[in-house]
Amino acid sequence: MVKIKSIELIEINLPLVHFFETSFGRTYERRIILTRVLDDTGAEGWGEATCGETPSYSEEWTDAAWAVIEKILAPMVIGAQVESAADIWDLMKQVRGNRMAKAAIETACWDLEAKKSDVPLWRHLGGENREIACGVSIGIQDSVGQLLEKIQTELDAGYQRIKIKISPRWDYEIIKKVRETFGDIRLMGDANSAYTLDDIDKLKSLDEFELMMLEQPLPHDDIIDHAKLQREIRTPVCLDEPIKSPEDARKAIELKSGKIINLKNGRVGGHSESKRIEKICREAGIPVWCGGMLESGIGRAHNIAISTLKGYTLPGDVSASKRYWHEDIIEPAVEVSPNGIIIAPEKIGIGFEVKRNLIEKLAVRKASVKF
Ligand code: OSB
Ligand code: MG
Repeated sequence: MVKIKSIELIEINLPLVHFFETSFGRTYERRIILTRVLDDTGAEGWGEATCGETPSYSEEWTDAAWAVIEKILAPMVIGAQVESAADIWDLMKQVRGNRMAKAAIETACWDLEAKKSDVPLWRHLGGENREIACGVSIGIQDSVGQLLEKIQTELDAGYQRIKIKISPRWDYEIIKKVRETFGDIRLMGDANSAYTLDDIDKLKSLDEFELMMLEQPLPHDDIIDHAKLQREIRTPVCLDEPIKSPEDARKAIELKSGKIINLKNGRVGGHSESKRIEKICREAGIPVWCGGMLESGIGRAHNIAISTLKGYTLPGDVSASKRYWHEDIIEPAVEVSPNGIIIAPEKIGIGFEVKRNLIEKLAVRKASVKF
């Protein structure tokens, strides 16, 4: 039984160790909303809204998500009694979209329930594989030299695959250089919707690099043109932005819009929806992997937990805390083994301690919604 008594929102500002640039812009500092849910017994759970600072990756962004959580979603969840955390999603059904905001509450309820059941969250979610294969996502740099240096660092750290962000100004020649320098490493590109079908010749030309996959080359809401593109190129297309629901996944698979899905917990609305999408993909023979949104330790811990489900068969974008933060807000920090693996923790719930004092120091605003 889950009955949430209060939901606390805390915004923290957290500067990145290194700026992160995608085809839609550069981020230096994250504005992250954390959620803390409490029930009658005093049990707690933590979640994170994974939206960006601007509505660029998706329509959701920090200030909008804050308002939706505080004014709309929290009141729908607080005081309602449901059988389990798996039913929290349904309480918010009347609200369209806003999946990252929903996930901030939904995932926190799963953490709370796992803690009350005295089990690690990953096991509570039905995970099987504690050893998660890790890759890294490397942003667009100021120079090719810097990119090559970064790739070397990550390969030395043991990461199993390298994803580089690409755009029409940072693609063919850059990938060529990476291949010349590092040979047949597991390499992929993510365009964050920087191309259209007019660029088909350019996209075809990337086939020569034998990329593991090409992530989201076409518009953020498209699954039709991606199907056309996939028929024209050998490189597997991986969908990110347009897959927000189990229905989206079903339709994209039916249309053959891509061969792989980057399954982001926030983008789809949390663990229940991730579980449903993982199942659809697994049954259709579509591999998934866990994407990232530059999460703090709390969102990262949730990503680790969901990555243990058996359909997550390819290395994800979930990597060590120190790649992002000088000091993470969880303890211990997330670490990756020299062979590029994160081991899901045995501790209950998200499996990491939340550093309350540090969060207090980083907090720039707070709100609390009570029954
Ligand atoms: O498209 O996967 C993406 C970060 C912010 C927004 C979108 C994306 C990303 C990443 C970074 O690729 C993944 C990570 O390291 O967290
Ligand atoms: Mg992406």
